[in-house]
Amino acid sequence: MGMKAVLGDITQEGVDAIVNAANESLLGGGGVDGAIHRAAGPELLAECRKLGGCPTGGAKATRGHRLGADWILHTVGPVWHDGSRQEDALLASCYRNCLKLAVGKGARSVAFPAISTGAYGFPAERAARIAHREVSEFLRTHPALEVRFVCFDRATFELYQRLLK
Ligand code: AR6
Repeated sequence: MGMKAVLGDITQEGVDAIVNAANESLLGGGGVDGAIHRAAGPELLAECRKLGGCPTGGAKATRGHRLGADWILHTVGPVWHDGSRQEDALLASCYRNCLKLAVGKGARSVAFPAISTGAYGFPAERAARIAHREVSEFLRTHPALEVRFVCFDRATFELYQRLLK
């Protein structure tokens, strides 16, 4: 199915699995994490409490609860420092782990936000290149999967549009 970029709110995407850019506690926060918890309802936090957190670069699944999606894949992106603290490799690991988890859950479509590029300060273009590279690589062995990059602002959307050309 391949990849596409869309502009909008990830909680409104009609996909099997939505990726959340969470923190290591998995107990909610601001940004896309806050929006997902608000849309999914309090049952999501109750389920997250049982997960025991998640290391940076990892991913854990919950049900979608009141969201349209069946699954929420919670991943923890790296906090950007200066690029010397494995930020690139950890971000790549987030994308790969979410894609593996999505396939493991039987999801046929998955939506990603621009992980780490908000509160965590990862440079947007550098992050988009990593996201695009990791998803392209994964789709070579899983060509039936549909991946959407959900961009919350026009600048991010245009970045992805260029990479996808
Ligand atoms: N739909 C799609 N993208 C969104 C939405 C939305 N509803 N809301 C924000 N974005 P951020 P991070 C974009 O800060 O940098 C949280 O407090 C946003 O414009 O949500 O990984 C967590 O609990 C940006 O492009 O995540 C962590 O503590 C992208 O999503 C921390 O923030 C990521 O921004 C994680 O920081």
